[in-house]
Amino acid sequence: MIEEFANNVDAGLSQSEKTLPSKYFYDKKGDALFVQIMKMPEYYLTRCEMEIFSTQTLALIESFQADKNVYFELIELGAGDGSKTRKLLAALSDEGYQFDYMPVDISQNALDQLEKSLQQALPHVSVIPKHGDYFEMLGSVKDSHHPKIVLFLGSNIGNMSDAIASDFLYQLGANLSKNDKLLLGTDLIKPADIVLPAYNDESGITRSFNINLLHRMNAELGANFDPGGFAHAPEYDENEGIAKSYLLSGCDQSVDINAIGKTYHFHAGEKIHTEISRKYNDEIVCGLLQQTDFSIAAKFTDKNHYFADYLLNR
Ligand code: AVI
Repeated sequence: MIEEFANNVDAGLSQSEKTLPSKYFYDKKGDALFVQIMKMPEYYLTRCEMEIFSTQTLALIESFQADKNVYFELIELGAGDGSKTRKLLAALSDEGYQFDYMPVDISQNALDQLEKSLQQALPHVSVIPKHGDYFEMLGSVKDSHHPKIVLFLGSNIGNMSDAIASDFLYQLGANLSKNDKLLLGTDLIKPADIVLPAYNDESGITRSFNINLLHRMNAELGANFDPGGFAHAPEYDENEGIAKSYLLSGCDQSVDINAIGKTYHFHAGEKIHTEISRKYNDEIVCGLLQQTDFSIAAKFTDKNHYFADYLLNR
């Protein structure tokens, strides 16, 4: 685990344009910071998707075309705190559907908390948590022959490049059967004055989330980053439709990383690219699906058309 972290960090920091993989945001502190980000007034994504789940719950369920007499698996990739899914779980259970809810997350901590809170809130819903990487989980999903509805919400797909996202959807489709469904949450392209503040909230929570990566390398890889020596610097290009987060070096500095046995140099103003958050429209989503077995069966948006959940049919 640490070796993989060290290898990924070395690979990213050895490039001429330095990068760090965003998946390392999510340690215990990062999970907690992300939960806080989702509550920030500027971070509209969660509220918009929550609106879709709250106001269109039955329409969403209808789009699944599930049979009340046939058991199915509801698999959520990257479940986090499951706050949106709760509405859906309650409605599915009230409507008499037979299903297991299988949240998949790379964070054991997030899964433990989710399982505990669901046991209290929805004791009738059967929850089978699965710990692991989405990609690792794709293979294990294939083993059962029950119908599947996969949820991939929150525009989590936006943290992948288009090439990786398209490959991911291809692989997901290859591990599902005909008529299985995927509900894909996507943040829609919109002006910078709405998107950029979502990645640069006034309270500085997103800044702490980004800087936490440095704290994590210090704690786990024996690095000596000075977290005060880097600034959180998000960018968003409306034409491209991609928000990008950077850590900006405030001065010329060198950092030793013991677990790698190397020293890395950062010049004043040099950026480490830490995350992309892609924004979508129908054309981009269709482009991602081109090589896959999925087609768009329905689209649900919030009243402002900021966010869309696409129901894809395999
Ligand atoms: C998890 N993911 C969809 C978030 C996003 O909007 O890209 C992660 C995030 N990064 C900064 N703020 C939120």
